Amino acid sequence: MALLAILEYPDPRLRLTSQPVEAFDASLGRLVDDLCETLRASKGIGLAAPQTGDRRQVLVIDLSGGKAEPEIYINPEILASTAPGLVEESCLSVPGVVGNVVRATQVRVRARDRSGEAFERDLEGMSAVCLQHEMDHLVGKLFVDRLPLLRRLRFRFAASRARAQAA
Ligand code: GNR
Ligand code: NI
Repeated sequence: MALLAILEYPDPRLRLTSQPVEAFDASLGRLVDDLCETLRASKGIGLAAPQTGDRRQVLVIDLSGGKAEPEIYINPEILASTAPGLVEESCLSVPGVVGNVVRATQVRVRARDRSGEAFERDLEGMSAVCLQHEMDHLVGKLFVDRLPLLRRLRFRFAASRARAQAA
């Protein structure tokens, strides 16, 4: 197992689209284990492979604070979603920023486990929200892209000013 580095905005690799997993092999198992270890060390509630520079459709979620094993979702698809709500989000790849985003608070998801077995699950509340946040990472989207226009512009301006200051 290994701790992976978490890419941060504006790293262009966070904007890439991930590919479905076809090989449920040892390399996938290693990625899953490393994502779980990295999540545990991070204090986040979820982590998606592209946040570590890996372009496979893999994500892990743990709302227990490390008390339970993370849930593993490979090649996830949302089958149905309802009950949109306003949720305060943050992202390990956008440190220091929080913002309210509209998300479904109930979803039904189909995915595969690390052995390739398909399953379906109903999620609600923060589990549902986190799954959608992680699935956004699989298509190169960040929660700041979902902020209302003025907040989005303010975020971009502050981020570019911070970069100019650091340079
Ligand atoms: O740790 C995280 N907290 C969080 C809070 C509200 C909605 C989504 C999240 S996910 C985030 C970890 C992360 O960046 N996952 O990609
Ligand atoms: Ni994130």
